[in-house]
Parts: sequence; C-alpha cells; structure tokens
Amino acid sequence: MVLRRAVVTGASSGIGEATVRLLRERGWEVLGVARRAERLAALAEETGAEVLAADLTVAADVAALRERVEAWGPITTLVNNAGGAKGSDRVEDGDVDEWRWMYEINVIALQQVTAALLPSLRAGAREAGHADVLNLTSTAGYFPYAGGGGYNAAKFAARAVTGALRLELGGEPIRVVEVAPGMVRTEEFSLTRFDGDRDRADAVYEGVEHPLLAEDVAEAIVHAVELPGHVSNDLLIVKPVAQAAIHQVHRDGLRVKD
Ligand code: 8X3
Repeated sequence: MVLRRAVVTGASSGIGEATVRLLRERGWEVLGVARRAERLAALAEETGAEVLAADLTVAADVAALRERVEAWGPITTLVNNAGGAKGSDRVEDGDVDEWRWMYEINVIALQQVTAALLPSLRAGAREAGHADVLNLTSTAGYFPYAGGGGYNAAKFAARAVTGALRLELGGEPIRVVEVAPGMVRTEEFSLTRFDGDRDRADAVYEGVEHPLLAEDVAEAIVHAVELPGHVSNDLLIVKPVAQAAIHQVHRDGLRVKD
C-alpha cells in the first residue's frame, strides 16, 4: 500500500476542514491541526482523522506538532492552510496588532511548520518516492487592493517563501505547490476579517453567482497532491468564474452573450 499521509493546518473550518474531509474520503491518513479542540474533536469523530489542537503562532505548539508527527511516522504531504485576514483599513490607518497577526499566521507559522516537518516529509519521500509541501496563498498575494495592505503584504510574503522553498528543495523529490484562491465563501474568512460583522461579510459575496466554496478549493488541493509524483503543478489560481479578475467581480449573474 502506497503511503499517503497528510498534515493539514487550519483544519477546524473552511478550506482546511474541507481538505481533511476530502483526503479522508479518498483514503488518506490525515492529521488535522487547528486551535479549536472542540471543532477538531467533531471532525475526528466524523472522518476518522487524527487531530491536534495547536496555535501555530506559538513555538511550543509547533514543537508539540513536530513531536506528534514524529511519533505518528513519515508523512507525504503538508498542507499549510492556516492563515487569514484581519481588517480592511487603509495603510495610513492600519492596526499594528492586526498586521502583526497576519504576518505571524500567514508567513511565520508557515515557515515554522514547514521547517519542523521537513524531516518527516523527507522520511515520507524516501518511502513513497515523493512528498509535497502545499501552501495556500491568495490572489491577494498577486494584486494589491485598497484596504488590503496588511493581508496583501502577508500573502505576497507567503508566495515569496513558497518560491524560495521550491528552489532550496530543488534536486529532492519534494513538490512545492502553491494554491492561490480568489473569492471563496467560507463560514469564517470574511467574518474574521470584519470582526464578526455579518452584513459586511455577506456584502463581499453579494450577487456573485456561485462564489467558490471551501470544497471547490479542496478539490484543487487534492488534485495537485494526487498527480503522479513527477508532476509538479507549481501554481493553481482558483477563482469563481464570476471573478474575471480580483477587481472585476460580476454581481449580476452570468449569461451567454446573444
Ligand atoms: C482571499 C481573497 O480577495 O478576499 O484570500 O483578498 S481576497
């Protein structure tokens, strides 16, 4: 039996949770990591995934993750999904705590977790022939927008780390894959960004025919890591069709031209 064992961060909701579910459906062994133990326990119960409650911005928790994975055995795939946005202030009004949090979770945690788990990924690559580090970035890492400065900066940085890692791992059978979603309607992304303001969160997706769902992005993630081991799908930009570009969102339905 070929080893297929993944660690997925940010597993308690949204894209991470959907990825855990899909990988489990497809027969993978999965360890889901997130801060919220109760949600993880429910996910473990439903899917049979292993889970670990950890705050990946805390060094001791990253060390605990490393120990847990080393005890679990070699892994073939790391999905660095934990991340998020807080606030939509203009640069001149940016809240330093929000900006620091975004850099911590989208960049530093990604680096810390990757460094901690690379020995287990190398062990997995020895066994399975290849391994993957898959990082969730964002279209916000490609195109800045007004009110996006802090999040844009963090996701541009996450892209840079991903590119550097691919070069550094050159010559090893380890794929470094970037998945950059555009507008995804998850239960929490915009609510977190707007500090629980449901109306502002809903307005982001208003009128958009079929915004992406977490499950759509999970499909793209699982596709990339299930490709034959010699195929590196370096970058997947995933948007709803209604979002022709980050600045061009069609909110009045999709129609075939007469
Ligand atoms: C989410 C995409 O456009 O809300 O990563 O910044 S956007």
